[in-house]
Amino acid sequence: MNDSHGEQARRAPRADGHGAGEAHDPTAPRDSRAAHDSRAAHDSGAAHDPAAGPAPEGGPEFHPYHHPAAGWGAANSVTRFLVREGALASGPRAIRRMNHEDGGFDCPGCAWPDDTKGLHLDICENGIKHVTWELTRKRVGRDFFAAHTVTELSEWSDRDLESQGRLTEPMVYDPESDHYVPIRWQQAFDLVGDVLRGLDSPHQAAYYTSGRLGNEATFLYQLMARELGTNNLPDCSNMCHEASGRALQAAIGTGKGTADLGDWERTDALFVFGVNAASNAPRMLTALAAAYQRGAQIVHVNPLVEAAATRTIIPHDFLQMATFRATPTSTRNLQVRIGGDMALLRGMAKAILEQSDSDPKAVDQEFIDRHTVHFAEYRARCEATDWAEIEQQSGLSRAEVLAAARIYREADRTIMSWCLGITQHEHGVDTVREIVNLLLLRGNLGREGAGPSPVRGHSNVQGNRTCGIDHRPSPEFLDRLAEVCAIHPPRAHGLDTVATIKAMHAGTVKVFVGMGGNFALAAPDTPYTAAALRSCELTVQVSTKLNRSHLVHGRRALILPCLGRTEKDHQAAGVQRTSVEDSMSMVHLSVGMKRPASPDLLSEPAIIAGMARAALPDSTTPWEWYVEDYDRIRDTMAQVLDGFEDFNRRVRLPLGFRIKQPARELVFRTPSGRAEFSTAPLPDVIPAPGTLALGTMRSHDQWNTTIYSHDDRYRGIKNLRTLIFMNGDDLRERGIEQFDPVDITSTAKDGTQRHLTGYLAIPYDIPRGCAAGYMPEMNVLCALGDYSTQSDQPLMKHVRITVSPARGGE
Ligand SMILES: Nc1nc2c(c(=O)[nH]1)N[C@H]1C(S)=C(S)[C@@H](COP(=O)(O)OP(=O)(O)OC[C@H]3O[C@@H](n4cnc5c(=O)[nH]c(N)nc54)[C@H](O)[C@@H]3O)O[C@H]1N2
Ligand SMILES: Nc1nc2c(c(=O)[nH]1)N[C@H]1C(S)=C(S)[C@@H](COP(=O)(O)OP(=O)(O)OC[C@H]3O[C@@H](n4cnc5c(=O)[nH]c(N)nc54)[C@H](O)[C@@H]3O)O[C@H]1N2
Ligand SMILES: [Mo]
Repeated sequence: MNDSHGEQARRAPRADGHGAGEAHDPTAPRDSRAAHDSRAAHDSGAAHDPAAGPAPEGGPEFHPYHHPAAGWGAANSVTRFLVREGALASGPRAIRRMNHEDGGFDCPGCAWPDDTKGLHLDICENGIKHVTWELTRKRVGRDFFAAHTVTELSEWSDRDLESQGRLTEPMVYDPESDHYVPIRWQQAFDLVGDVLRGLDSPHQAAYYTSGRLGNEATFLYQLMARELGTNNLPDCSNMCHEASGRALQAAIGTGKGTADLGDWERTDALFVFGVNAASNAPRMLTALAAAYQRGAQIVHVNPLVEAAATRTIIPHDFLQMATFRATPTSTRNLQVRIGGDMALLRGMAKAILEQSDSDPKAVDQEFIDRHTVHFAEYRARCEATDWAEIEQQSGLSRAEVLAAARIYREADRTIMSWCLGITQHEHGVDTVREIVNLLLLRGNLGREGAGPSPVRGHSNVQGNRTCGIDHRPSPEFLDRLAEVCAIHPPRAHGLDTVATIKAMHAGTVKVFVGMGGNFALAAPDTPYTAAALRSCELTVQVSTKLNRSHLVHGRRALILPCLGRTEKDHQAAGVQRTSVEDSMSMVHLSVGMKRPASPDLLSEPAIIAGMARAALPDSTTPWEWYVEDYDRIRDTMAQVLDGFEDFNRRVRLPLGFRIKQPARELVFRTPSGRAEFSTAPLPDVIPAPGTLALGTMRSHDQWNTTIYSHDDRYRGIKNLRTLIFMNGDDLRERGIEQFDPVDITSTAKDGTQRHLTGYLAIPYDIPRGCAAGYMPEMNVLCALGDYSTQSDQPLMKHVRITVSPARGGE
C-alpha cells in the first residue's frame, strides 16, 4: 500500500463530474449532487477538488510573491521533488543529458529552443520536474489493477492516479469484473484491428495526438489514419495554437513563427503577450534577462503581472545564484483586460500611422509597397477606429497605448511573441493577424532580430503539424504522400478536437485512439466529453502513466504503455533516436539513455505499426521494416515533407537543422504572393454588467493535466487550487472577502449554464471585470459549443461567468 491510500481515506467525495461521466444533458445545469459534495468538501475544511490532487497539508495560504523568478526557490523546489519521486540518484545524471547537443534527450517540458551555444546547463525547474515525473521508480503493474476496480479508481484524484508511477504492460478492460486485466501485445493489436476493420466507414474512428510524440511516430501515425481512409486527426493544437497557425498561414504563408533564438539575441524590442513564461517556458527567462542586459525594451502584455514580467535570477548563472542578484526581465507591463490585446495592437498601429504624417520613418513604406497587400484598407480601418473604443476595449489608457507605440517606433528590430493569452479567444486569429499587421507596418519581417515568434506548448507540438497531424491537410501534402507511400489518402477534411467530441457523443465516431495526452481532462466540458468517450465502441490510450482517460473509457478499452523520451529504444538496428522540432523550427535528435521502466513497454512507432498491421493486413506499407530502423522512416519523410531533404544527414548535425521558413526570406506563399494585411473590426470583449471574463490557466506546479502540488509559488498561493483570482473592487461589490467560498456559474453562447461551487476568492492585481483560475478543474465551466468561429478553438481564456457568495452561508 502506498501513502496515497491514507490520503484517499481523508479525501472528500469528488466534486464535479470529472470522469464521473453520468450521461450529461448539456442543456441542464450540472448535477446538483456534485455541487453539494463540493460544498461539503469545503464544510469539512478540506476545500478541495479531487481533480486537483492530494488533500493539502495545512490550510490555504496567499502571500503575494515579491521575489525574482527562478533562482534558489526553484532549486529548493527541484530538490524536494527529486526526493519525493525517489529519483535523487538517477535524476541529476539524467538531467545533465537533457537538451545536450551531443546526444541527450530533448526535454519534454516545453518547446522553447535549446541554447545554441552549448554554454549553459540548459535546464529549468519545471523541465527537471517533468523529467523526474517520468523517471520515477514507482510502477503500476498487473497487481495494482487486480487490486482496484475501475469504479473504485474513478473515485481517486487525478494526482493520485498519475503518481502511482509508470505503466508496465498492456491492459484491457474486462467488463465482467470491472478490472483492467493484462493482455498480450499481439492480442491488443488484433482487438484494435478487428474493431477498425468492422467499422462501416473509416471516419468512425478518430486519432488524437498530444504534442510530445516524436516526428517519426507522428509520420507513421498519420500514415496509418490516412491509409485507413480518414483525416480524423484531432490534436492538442486544436486547443492551443490553432489560431496562430491559421493566422500566420493566411498572413505570411507559413503556419509558424519566423524569428529564432538568434533573433531574440539581436532584437531591440520584445513584446510578450499572454505567456506565463516563468512557469511555462522558464528558459525564456534567460533570453529576457539577456535582452534587458543588452538594453532592449521588454513589454509584457498580460492581465496579470506574472513573475517573468518582473526580474529573475538566471538559473545557470552561478554568480547570480550565489549573490542573489537578480536581473529585470521587463521594462513595461501593460495589464490589458482579458481579450483586450487586439485593441491595444490596433491602437499602437493607429498611433504609428498618425505619426507617419510628420515622421516618414514611422512606417516602412518601401517594405509595405514591395512586400504587402491591403495596406490602404488597413490604414482606413485604423483611422476609423476611435480612441475611446480602443481605450474601452483594451482596458488601457490612451497614454499607455501611446507609450507602447513609442517603444515600437523607436526600436529598429522588434519581435512579437505570444502564447495562450492570445489564441484561446473567439477572435484569436484576428488578434494574431493584428500582431502581423503591426510588424508589417515597420518591416519587422524577413530580417535579423525581428518577426513573429509564437511560444508553442508541448515539446513537439510544432513537429506534429509539420509531419502531417492535421485534420485539414493541404492537397499538395496529400499528393506527395500518395505518390511516395503508394496510398490513396482521403481528401475530405477530418474532425478536430471539438468536432470529435461531438461526433462521439452523437455516435458517429465509435473508436477513439489517444496517442499520449489526457483527453478526458484536457478537453472542454468535462462531463460532456466523458459521456462522449463512454459512448465509444473502443477507446485506446497510449500512455506512460495512469490517468483519467483510462477510467473514462469506451465499451472496450485498452491501455498501451509506451517508452518515455528518457528511455533507450532498442530495435533490430540498435538503439533508435527520434527527432523533434522546437518553437523556432529547429529539428534535432533526441535519444533516451535510461533502462525502460519495464521490459514490456513498446516504443510509440512500434505500437502504431502493430495497430496498423492488424487493421491493414494487406497493406504494402513496410510497417515492421520501418520500426527496425527509424532511419528508414526518416528517408520516407524526406521525400514527403517540405524542408526535410537529406533528413538523416542533417538531423545528425550537432544542433540539427532549421526548417526553412519562406516568409523569413520574404517569400510569401499566400494567394497574392505577398504578406497580407487584415482588416478585421475590433471585437467587443467587455463583459456584460455583473459578469466577468474568466481565463483558465496553469499553476506553477502543474503540467497541463498533471498536478505536482497545490502550490502556485509565483502567484503566492499555497495549498489551494479551487480558487478564483478577482479584482478587489469586483469582490467588494459582491460582498466577498479573501478566502470566502463562492459559486461560479458560466453561461454559454447557447444560454446553457454550468456551475462550480465552494471555490475560494483571492483578491488579485487583475483588471476589473476579469477573473482567472486553474485548468483542468475549471474545464467543467467551458461549454463544448463555445469555440471560436475563426479557429474552432475552445474559448478557454474567455469564459463568461458570474460569481456570488456560496449559497449555504459559509
Ligand atoms: N511547467 C509547465 N510548462 C508548460 C505547460 C504546463 O502546464 N506546465 N504547458 C505547456 C503547454 S501545452 C502550453 S500551450 C504552454 C502554455 O503556456 P501559457 O500560455 O503561459 O499558459 P497559461 O497558463 O494558460 O497562461 C496563459 C497566460 O495568459 C494570460 N492571459 C489570460 N488571458 C489573457 C488575455 O486576454 N490577454 C493576454 N495578453 N494574456 C492573457 C494569463 O494571465 C497567463 O499569464 O506552456 C507549455 N509549458
Ligand atoms: N480550460 C483549459 N483547458 C485546456 C487548456 C487551457 O489553457 N485551459 N490548454 C489546452 C492545451 S494548450 C493543451 S496542449 C491541452 C493538453 O492536453 P494533453 O496533451 O491531452 O494533456 P497532457 O496533460 O499534456 O497529457 C498528460 C498525459 O500524457 C501521457 N504521457 C506523458 N508522456 C508521454 C509520452 O512520452 N508518450 C505518451 N504516449 N504519453 C505520454 C501521460 O500518460 C500523461 O498522463 O489541454 C488543453 N486544455
Ligand atoms: Mo498546449
